[in-house]
This record gives sequence, structure tokens and C-alpha cells, in this order.
Amino acid sequence: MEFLLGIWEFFQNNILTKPQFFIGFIVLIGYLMLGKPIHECIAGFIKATVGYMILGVASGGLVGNFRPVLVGLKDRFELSAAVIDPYFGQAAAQMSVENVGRSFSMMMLVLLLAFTMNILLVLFRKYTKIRTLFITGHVMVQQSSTALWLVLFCFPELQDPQVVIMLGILLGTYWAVGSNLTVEPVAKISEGGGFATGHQQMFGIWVTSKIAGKIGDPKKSLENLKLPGFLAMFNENVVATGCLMFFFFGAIIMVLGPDLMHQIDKGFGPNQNFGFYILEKSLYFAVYLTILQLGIRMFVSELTNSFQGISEKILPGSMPAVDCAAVYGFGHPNAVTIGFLFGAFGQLLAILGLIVFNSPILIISGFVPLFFDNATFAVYANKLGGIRAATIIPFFSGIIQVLGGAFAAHYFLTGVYGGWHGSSDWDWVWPAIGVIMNNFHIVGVVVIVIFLLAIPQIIYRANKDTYFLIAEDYDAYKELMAKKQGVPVDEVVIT
Ligand code: ASC
Repeated sequence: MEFLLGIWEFFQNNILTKPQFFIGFIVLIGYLMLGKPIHECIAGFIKATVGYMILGVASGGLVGNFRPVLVGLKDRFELSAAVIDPYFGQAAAQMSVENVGRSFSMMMLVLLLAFTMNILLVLFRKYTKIRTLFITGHVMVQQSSTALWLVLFCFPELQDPQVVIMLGILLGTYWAVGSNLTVEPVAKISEGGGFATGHQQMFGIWVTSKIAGKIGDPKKSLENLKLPGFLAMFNENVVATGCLMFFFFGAIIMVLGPDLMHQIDKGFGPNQNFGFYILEKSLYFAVYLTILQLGIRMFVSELTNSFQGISEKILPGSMPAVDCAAVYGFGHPNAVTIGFLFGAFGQLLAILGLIVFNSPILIISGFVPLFFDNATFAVYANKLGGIRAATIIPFFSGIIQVLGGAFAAHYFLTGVYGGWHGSSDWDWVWPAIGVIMNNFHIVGVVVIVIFLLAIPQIIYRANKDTYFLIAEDYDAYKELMAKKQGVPVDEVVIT
């Protein structure tokens, strides 16, 4: 038993919670299954791991660049407010769990059980219609933490083993069903990239893919935008991001002033000019976004090639569900920046609303939801509904993030510890789950799990002949759709 526990701990500390190795080993195993020569397997492992680490450097850089400023805003105006960000949310959830005298270490068991539940749902895909395995490790940790607190909040009397089993089933079902919802949207963006999204805004991606075409015209997308005269320089992503962040970020830093910035950012040298400091910080966004794209390209191509081995031999017909940023390389680079900007406008408006209407809790934007959710929505929206959708959807998403986050931080009491998870699904899907659990207890949980499991069944019924094909053989899928729709293969509309 001790030996098994040792293996589990080793796996947990070194692989499961380190997404770069988790993905790296999946690639290694995938290539081994495909019978590739060993040197190619090792090369694949290294490229995927390094690609993921590059993505980590870039997203860490983006977050680290912005976070002190948001915290500075909180201090400058002496706001007592909750930051909506999964890292703050995780800390607040941990403090909430420990404050009621429960052990936070349950979180890793929840994660393991939820992951096992997801694997089982894929293995029994004939009945469950689940095609995706959620493998974004750091997000799994964050979600297990917040969900653990939600369950302890709603069921304070439940013993540890019962908590772990019930939440493992609930969270694993959410991971499986949510990521499965993104199969078609990701295929639309990536032309059969062979992966799905396993992140924090899976239901939001699905909603975006359904409404974007109704909001705008895909022909009027960023790709077709011809900016006249000198404005053409904004067609280049580095220029657009650099300029935009200079004004947007610069305005916030100006409000904080050089003295406070010196205190909260040790990178602001004592002899550095304030204007140049702002310029440097703003241009770093363009740097990190460029790095992000590089890392994504590296690990996504390895993962999708090698996963064929896993989906042929271990988990038939399955797809890996990975970080939301994996689609950024397939969309227009400026979509990411536009999503962020309009999400920020929406959040700002909602925060002003909280102040005006005397909300019992105030919200400070967190960078992860602000950027990664809204950038993701904009990539889909731009492709499926043009610029109009790419601005309107992130704007409303920003409003929902703040209002939903404020409700959740207040209702589930994590605001006391200054945070809430705050990423898109955790601002509407999970607050709804929490409220249902709190009011209907175990019956509520059963109803939620049944409701979630019904979603893939409904989608399957609408496209029986192509539902699995899109995950198994994209070319064959397109040919079949071309025949059904009576159009050439490259004009197929993915439904
Ligand atoms: C998250 C989180 C991050 C980012 C990153 C985006 O939810 O915790 O660090 O999004 O995964 O690429």
C-alpha cells in the first residue's frame, strides 16, 4: 500500500500537476504506440515539453506583467474587493476549506477521481458519446480546488470519502462534457487540428460558436479588413498590440503614478524614466504574445500527430482537450488583442455598475479571465461572425465575468479571502451548479450530472453519422459533409 502511495505521490508531484510533462509523456506514449523509432519518440517528447514550457513562460509573463498593476489599483483606492482570477480563486478556496477545519489535500484525490471518471466516459463512448480527455493539468488543479470548496460549502456534514467520490463524479463529468462541446468549434477554427479545448470557458466557446454567425458576418473578419493609409500598420499584430497596450495599460499606470509603481514593481529601476517604463511594459505584451504562438505551434503539432497512437490503441476515437490558447495560432493574431480589449470594456462597465448600485462586494479584474477567456471567444467569433461578433461577444463576456464573479464571491463566501476563480465557466455554469447543490443537495447533484450527460446525447442525435467521424478522420468527415451538403469539400460548413 505504501509503495502504491509512493508511486501516486511521485506521479502527482512530477507529472500530473506539471502539464509540460503530462503532455510530453502523452506524446511519447502516443509515438511509441504508433511504432515510431525511439529517437523520433524522444524528439517528440522534447519538442512537446519545450513547446508547453514556452507557452508557460509566455502566459506567466502576460499574467506577471499585468497582475501587480491590478493589485496596485486595489491598494491605491483602498478597495476591499475580490480579484476574479483562478490563481486568486485557488488561494481563496484553499483558505475557505482550511477555515472550516477540512483538509485541502483532498483536492488531489478529487482531481485523480475526476480524471478517471473522464477516462471511463471516453472508454464507454459508445453509450456516453464522450470523445475528449481533459489533460490541462494546472487548470485541473485550480478547478478541483474551487469545486472542493463549493461542495464543502453546500454539504458541510459530508465525510471526506463521500466528498471525494461525489465531486470526482461531478467534476469529471463536467470536464468530459465541457471539452466534448468544443470538438466542433475547434475543428471549425483549426481545420481539423485534432484536438479540443480543456480549459475554463468550454461552455462559453460553445455558446460563441452558436451565436457568432447571428451577430455578424464572417466575411467581414479581421482577415478581410483592409485598413487604409497609415492605419495599415495595425494589420501587423506586434504593432497593433504594442500601440493598444501602450494607451490602455499606460492609462492605468498613469493613474497609479510613478511612486506606487516603484513600490509594487521592482523591475521599475530608480533611474528609469516613467514614460519609457510604460513603453517597455506595454511592448512586453507583444513579446509574450509572439512567444505564446511559437510554444503553441510546437506542442500542438506534436500532440495531434502522436495522439493518433493513443486514440488507436488505448482510448479509441478520443481527442486530447488542451489549453484554450492552442487555437490562437489558427485565428487572426489581432483577434486575441481585440477580445482582450472589449472584454476589458465590458468588465469596466460592470465594475462601475457594482459601485453605482452599492454592491455588497467589489470586483477587481484578474488577468487570466480578462485575457484568456475573451481572447479565446474573439478568435472563434472573428472566424464565425467577423469583427462585429469579435467585439460584441467579449464585451458581454466581460460583463458576465464581473457580475457572475461578484455573485459567486459573495454567495460562496470566498470574497472574504479576496478572490474568486473568475474564469468564464466559473462565472455562470458553476455558480448555477453551486446554487442548485445548495438548495437541492444530493438530488441537485444527481440532476446536474444527468443534465450534463444528456448534452452529448442531444448533439449526437442531431448528427449521428458524422459525430464520431469528425474526431476520428477529419478528411473522411469533410467528404461526407460535402456529399450531404452538395458542395465542394472546401466549402463544407461544419455544424
Ligand atoms: C488559466 C491559467 C493560466 C492560463 C493559461 C493560458 O486558466 O491558470 O495560467 O489560463 O493556461 O494559456
